[in-house]
Amino acid sequence: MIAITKSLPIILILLAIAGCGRKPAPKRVLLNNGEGAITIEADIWADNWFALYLGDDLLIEDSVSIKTERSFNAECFTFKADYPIVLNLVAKDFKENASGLEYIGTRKQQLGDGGLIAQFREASSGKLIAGTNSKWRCYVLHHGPVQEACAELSDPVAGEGPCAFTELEEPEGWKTAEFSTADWRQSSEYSESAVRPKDGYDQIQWDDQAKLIWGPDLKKDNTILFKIVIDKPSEQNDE
Ligand SMILES: [Ca+2]
Ligand SMILES: [Ca+2]
Repeated sequence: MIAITKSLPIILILLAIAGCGRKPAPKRVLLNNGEGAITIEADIWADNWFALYLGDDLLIEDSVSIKTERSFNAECFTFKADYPIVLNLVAKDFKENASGLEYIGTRKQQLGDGGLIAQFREASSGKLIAGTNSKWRCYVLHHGPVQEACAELSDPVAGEGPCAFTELEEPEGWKTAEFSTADWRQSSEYSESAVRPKDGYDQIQWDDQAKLIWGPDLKKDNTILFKIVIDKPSEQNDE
């Protein structure tokens, strides 16, 4: 009994460090497939899946398959790059077929929503060099169903009536630094209550400058390209 009493403060301290049950952040993975003098620490959470490219080179894909039910997880990793850093991201909300629906034929048949948040820091200074926000340009590749009524049908058929959809090809050369996103739209920022981020999101300490983003329609936009070019911090204007 005396031993327990004596060790109680230590147990309490250990619980406090552990965040009282809060899961620790995922182990930061060191990626070897980036090149440059700057080491960047990145955190990304996506509903449901993402692939991140440094220019044309694939840096990392979401480690949990989009086909996994409730594939919610955060990825923490480190890579090397040089300014200006060209980040290209493909994000996908899960859809069972081209209609955009999920849980088809069950009582849970629905549109399903997306959501993405990411932050990038210089490892040496800890300075945030980019967080997802409306400055990120986006281009919706798959949008569907065109009407929510699709989810109410007992036999929804992709491409028919309210279950029509639009699907575009990736623009040629969109991952290059020179590609102009002038005709892409700005990403939409969403609140936590709109996205209701799930597993993994709470394991990350998100900077205030990193927002949950998606296309203009959180439910109907299902595959989206995001692009941002990060200039050297001293050359960034503080607009
Ligand atoms: Ca989803
Ligand atoms: Ca959707």
